Amino acid sequence: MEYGKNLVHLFVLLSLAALVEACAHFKMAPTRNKKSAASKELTFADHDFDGDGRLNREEAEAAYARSFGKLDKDGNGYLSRIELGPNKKRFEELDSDGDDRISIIEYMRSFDRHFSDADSNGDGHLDREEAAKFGIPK
Ligand SMILES: [Ca+2]
Ligand SMILES: [Ca+2]
Ligand SMILES: [Ca+2]
Repeated sequence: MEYGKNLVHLFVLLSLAALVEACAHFKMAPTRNKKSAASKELTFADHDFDGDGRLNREEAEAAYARSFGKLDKDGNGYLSRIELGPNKKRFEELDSDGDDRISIIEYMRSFDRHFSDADSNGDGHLDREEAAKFGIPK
C-alpha cells in the first residue's frame, strides 16, 4: 500500500538530509571564520543545491526533513511536546495518530501546507524571502 511508498520516499529524504549535512561540513572546513562550529544553522545557500537562487520542492523538502532531526534532541526518532516547542496547537495538528509523539512521517505530512504557505507567489519555488518564512535563515 501507500506505506511502502512513503518509506522509500522517506529514505530518499533522509539521504538528502544527510547530503545537506555533509555539504555543510565540507563547506565549513576550509573557512572556519563565520559562525563557530557549535551553531551550525544551515542557511539558504546550504540548501540550494543547484545554486539557482531559489529552493525547489525537493530542496525545501530535504530542509524540512532535516529540521525534524534538529528538533529531535534526544534522537529517539519522535518529537515530544517539549521537543516541538510551546506551540500546542501545532502538536495536536501533527500528531495524527494521537499517540502523543510526532513521527517523521507525521511531521512530513505537514510539509505541503508549509511549503504552499511560504510560497507566496505560488511559483513552486522558495526565494530567499519565502524560505525565511519557511524557517530557513537567509
Ligand atoms: Ca525525540
Ligand atoms: Ca504520533
Ligand atoms: Ca515562490
